Amino acid sequence: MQIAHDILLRSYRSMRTIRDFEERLHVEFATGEIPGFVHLYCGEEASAVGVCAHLSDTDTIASTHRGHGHCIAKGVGVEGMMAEIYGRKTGVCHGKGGSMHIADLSLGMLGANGIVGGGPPLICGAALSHKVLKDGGVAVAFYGDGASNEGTTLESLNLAMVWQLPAVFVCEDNGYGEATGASYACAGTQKARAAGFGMPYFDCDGTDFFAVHEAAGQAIAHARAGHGPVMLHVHLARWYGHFEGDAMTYRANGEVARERSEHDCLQNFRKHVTETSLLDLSALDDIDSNVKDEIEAAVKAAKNAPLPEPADLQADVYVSY
Ligand SMILES: Cc1ncc(C[n+]2csc(CCOP(=O)(O)OP(=O)(O)O)c2C)c(N)n1
Ligand SMILES: [Mg+2]
Repeated sequence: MQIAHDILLRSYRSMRTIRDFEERLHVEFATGEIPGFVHLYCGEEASAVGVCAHLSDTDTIASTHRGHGHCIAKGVGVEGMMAEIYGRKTGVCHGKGGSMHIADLSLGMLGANGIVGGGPPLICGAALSHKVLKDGGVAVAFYGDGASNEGTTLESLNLAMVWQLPAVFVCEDNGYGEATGASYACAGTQKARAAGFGMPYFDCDGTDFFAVHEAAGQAIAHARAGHGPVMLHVHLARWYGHFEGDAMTYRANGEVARERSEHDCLQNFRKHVTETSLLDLSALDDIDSNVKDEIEAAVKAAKNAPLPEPADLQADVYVSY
């Protein structure tokens, strides 16, 4: 599939923003200033960006505990996200959600989610809305290999199929659920699970933006055309621990180093677009430099922003319909 120039630039920018955002968080978290848990998405950028390149604000996504990449790929601003992670009043959820509950409903970003397997049922609801309202939208659930074993996920695959929902189930398979290898925890294959529900299945190398873009394009087009739900199985690797502070003693010697040197989606993107003359190196370097400044400004603003006050405790808790 030919990818338009502006989409290539936007996609590179999103992947670079996720990478820099995460690497900066890795450093800042170690200072002890950030409350709660942080799960980094570094290494998996091409998945969120390759999928979200096919979505607009009318489409909805549900994310996971490892949600920063999905938020950025769906268009959530890094300043509001950084402030949220620092627990500040200026955060996208006014500092009450933190890393695992970043949401922006105006962008169709239904939220990161601390509940493993929490996203797929939400996406069934969103997809049902798209179907009933006939707004042309699709709903996408990102979930991990660990989450693929949750009853909520399996029930959602079933329900989406029974109701023929415009839903896309993106299984981001990084081979681990916390410290447990998928080979110990997942019976059968994701492909066979999809087949068990009669659901079409696509898979791709999640460290290759172009492979994800191609497979996601087909999967999303299927759901958008009203042909029912699909599963997109994305094979990728995480570069940091399960959470910040995890010493990763369960990873093989050299495993992460090999992923970093051979399967860096950003380096591979740069190589591909310059070798095929799709983009100039200078355009990519300009993006790198702009993103660096943007992240720096976001961290500075977050550190200087006020914390919520006790009176804010009960605001935004209940919605009146
Ligand atoms: C319902 C539920 N069970 C257990 C946990 C604890 N937990 C948090 S992340 C995680 C592993 C998730 O693995 P996976 O879905 O593969 O996502 P990854 O961390 O690899 O991105 C577990 C078990 C949780 N948050 N929610
Ligand atoms: Mg996993």
